[in-house]
Amino acid sequence: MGVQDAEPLDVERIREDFPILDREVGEGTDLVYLDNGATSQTPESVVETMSEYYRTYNANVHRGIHRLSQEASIAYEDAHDRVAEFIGASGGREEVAFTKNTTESMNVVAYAWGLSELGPGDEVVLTQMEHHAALVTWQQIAKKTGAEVKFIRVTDDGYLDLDHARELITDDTEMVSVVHVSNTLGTVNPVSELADLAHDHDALFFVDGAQAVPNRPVDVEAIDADFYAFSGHKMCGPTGVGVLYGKRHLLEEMDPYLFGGMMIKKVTFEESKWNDLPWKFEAGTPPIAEGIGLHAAVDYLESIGMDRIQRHEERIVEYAYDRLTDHDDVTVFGPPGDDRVGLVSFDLDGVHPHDVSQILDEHGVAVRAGDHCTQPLHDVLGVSATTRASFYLYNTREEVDALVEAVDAARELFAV
Ligand code: C6P
Repeated sequence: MGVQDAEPLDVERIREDFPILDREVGEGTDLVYLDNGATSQTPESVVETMSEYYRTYNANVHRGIHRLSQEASIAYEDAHDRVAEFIGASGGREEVAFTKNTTESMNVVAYAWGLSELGPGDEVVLTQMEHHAALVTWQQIAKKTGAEVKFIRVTDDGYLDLDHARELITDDTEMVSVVHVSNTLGTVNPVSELADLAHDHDALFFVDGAQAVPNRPVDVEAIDADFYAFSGHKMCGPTGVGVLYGKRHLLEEMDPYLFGGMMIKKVTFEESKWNDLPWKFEAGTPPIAEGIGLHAAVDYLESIGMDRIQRHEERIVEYAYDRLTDHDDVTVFGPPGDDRVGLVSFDLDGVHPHDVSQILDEHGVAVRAGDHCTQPLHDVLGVSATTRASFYLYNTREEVDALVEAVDAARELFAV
């Protein structure tokens, strides 16, 4: 059974897991939360799991031999195994380090691998649709090492130009770093194909999965990603915890990025020996409650089914795309409505996105306006900012209608 056949979600039931969705954001104005690409809401089971940690076994991990520390350590370590299983990493916890967020995961690899492996003549290939998390990071590492960064073009309809990718990825390429799902265009990139291209030239392949893991089944081994990064707070989990998956042999070969306590096995005044994976990449006290909360988020998402969540978003976004583009003065950037993830970044002719989002806010509709941390992509699109509505498992068609009505109100208000 494919994603197309996935059973529809019982959204009304799911909404009961998220009490925040019932709140008002003004006198008699219901919240319509369409800013999930920035941060998703948190189900009760995750809040409860984290509260239980603080209420009953709050302690530091890996250190104490007392009961609370043992319980916290087991729960924290188990969370790594659960996340590994969720993304198809057969090496378990050793291939999954917890970080602060996707950005930090990117920096770990850029600094730990990039600084020592890159030099003049080497190339890092990104795409024009990269988030600043990848773009700025590799740009800085390239400056420090003398390597060059190249960008795979985005076509007019929001896809990657794969002919250009084949041209750019050569034997000089050491790293190909690609966003799995664009947070601005909603494009789903052909990551397996790009992994093959990178590996054909002995380059490593890094996937930024911040917008993919929350809404579709992801199997890092099927993709053949060398590294894969994502954040807890976009997938029903807490802020403050992110994930770096790496193939075991690569993580073993890499030096740590941050140094200090917990990441060492033996220290003398002259030398230090690194801890086992993944702790070697988790210096200092890690995000314990957050890691345990992420475990609960994964349990929650899987209890619903990632294929069902993907299909739900596809249905919602197709409806939103059709309704918004009913009007000639709305431009939705990226692929057509039936080939994108659950987000739409759009321009309402003659009205600045900040004004649009303010009117939407007055109608209770929470969206994001700006460059979504993809300024160079916005240069390619020829706009400085867009308004973005991003959907998740608890959003309804009625909420899309509320969005469209609020856009109508903005149109009327600013009509010249
Ligand atoms: N995008 C958005 O509103 P952090 O902030 O480290 O958790 O995630 C960074 C990040 C990396 N890659 C992609 C594709 C992303 O979408 C994000 C976060 C948010 O689109 C905040 S800019």
